[in-house]
Amino acid sequence: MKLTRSSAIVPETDVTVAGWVHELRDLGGISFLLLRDRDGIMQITMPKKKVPPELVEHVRSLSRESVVRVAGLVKEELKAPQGFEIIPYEVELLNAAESPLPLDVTGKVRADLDTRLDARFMDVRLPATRAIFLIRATVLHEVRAFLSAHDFIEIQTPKMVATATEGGTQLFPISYFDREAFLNQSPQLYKQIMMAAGLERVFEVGPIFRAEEHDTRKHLNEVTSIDIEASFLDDNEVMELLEELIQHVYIAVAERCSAPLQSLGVTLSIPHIPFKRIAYAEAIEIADIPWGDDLDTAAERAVGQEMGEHYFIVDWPVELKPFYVQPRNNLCYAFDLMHPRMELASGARRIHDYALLVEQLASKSLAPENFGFYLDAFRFGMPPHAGWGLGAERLLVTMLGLANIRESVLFPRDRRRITP
Ligand code: AMO
Repeated sequence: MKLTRSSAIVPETDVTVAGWVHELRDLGGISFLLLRDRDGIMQITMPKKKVPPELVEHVRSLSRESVVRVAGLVKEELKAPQGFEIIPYEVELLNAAESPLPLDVTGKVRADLDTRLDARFMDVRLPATRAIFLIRATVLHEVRAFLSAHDFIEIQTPKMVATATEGGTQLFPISYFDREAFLNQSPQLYKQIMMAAGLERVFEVGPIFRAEEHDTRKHLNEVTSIDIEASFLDDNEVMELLEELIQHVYIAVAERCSAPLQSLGVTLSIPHIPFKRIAYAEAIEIADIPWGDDLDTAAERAVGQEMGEHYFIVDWPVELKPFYVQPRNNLCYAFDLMHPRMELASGARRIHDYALLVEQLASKSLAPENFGFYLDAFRFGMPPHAGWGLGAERLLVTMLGLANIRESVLFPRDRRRITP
């Protein structure tokens, strides 16, 4: 079926288009079918004098959201959506939609998020929902383009694993033949192993699984994580790369996604770099929490309000960060990238010394024998390295000002939701 998409239509041509019946309007002497494809709405105009009555009747009988194909002549019509109308000579019903519909697709009555997520196939037909996923695709495309241009190699690491990396409480167990295994929390161990493998700079865009019980607007149980690891770079150098990436993505989305941004009513302001850096000690003072406490939501909000834009928190106490982070006395070379609303990324300069790594595992009450495959990579020439992990959904949610992280995922996984 050779079809023209609505955004590519030129007046005074014959076209065949296809889409969903958005609305039907009958004004007596003239009827309109508003047909929607991925790019927008097209007006199919049927003046009684020009279109045979059987065809008008056929169109009037169509149920909303049915899928149809229309062949006709395009006329310029500045009052119509996208500046043209089509006078049809053929309208074929490809598949009829049942009624009532599970959701109103005209956007006049906005359903609550749960109803929308239950009928996601219908919800994504709404321009304002679709816009999020067009932007999401652009964000991930630009992330890949930026990292590739900075010499990073894209890798894929296993999602079924034997060990925790980010603290043992947040794992989903799976049954793996006769053994226990887990869904991975992070590609952490594998991306570090690739430093010993000599790939020098790697990135992965892939799922991570966190069995957190939280039911919040910023937590998911399945996340798309953007991870990098780089040899011969330190924490400061990967922080610079991270802020440049964030700025690059904002600029690219502002340039390339003007229509989706408009359907969301969003004007992007491009973040200025370098982002401010504050020490953990300053952050807890602003948030008024004791030394050794992690920043909870209230603390993040207090510091975020004070900072007002993206910022890094550095100089963390070693006990608040995972075993693989390079310590510095009682502090460590870890950082968090924060947006005023929430944490976006965390990363660190890593330990590359085998003996120190074994010591740090033990100090976190982790058994080095469970990490044999990982530790081996540190025994035969592991370069110094650093990296970070950035949550794709949190990047989108903060960029677009979405109220709930679930809006940024097609099929979110949370405490209550495993279908659709
Ligand atoms: P961390 O555990 O901080 O670090 O995760 C990195 C980033 O992933 C996102 N994220 C989440 N987003 C939504 N819901 C969740 N439940 C969730 N959990 C994590 C956040 C977070 O900042 N291995 C390290 C990274 C590294 O050091 O390279 C790690 O996983 O945006």
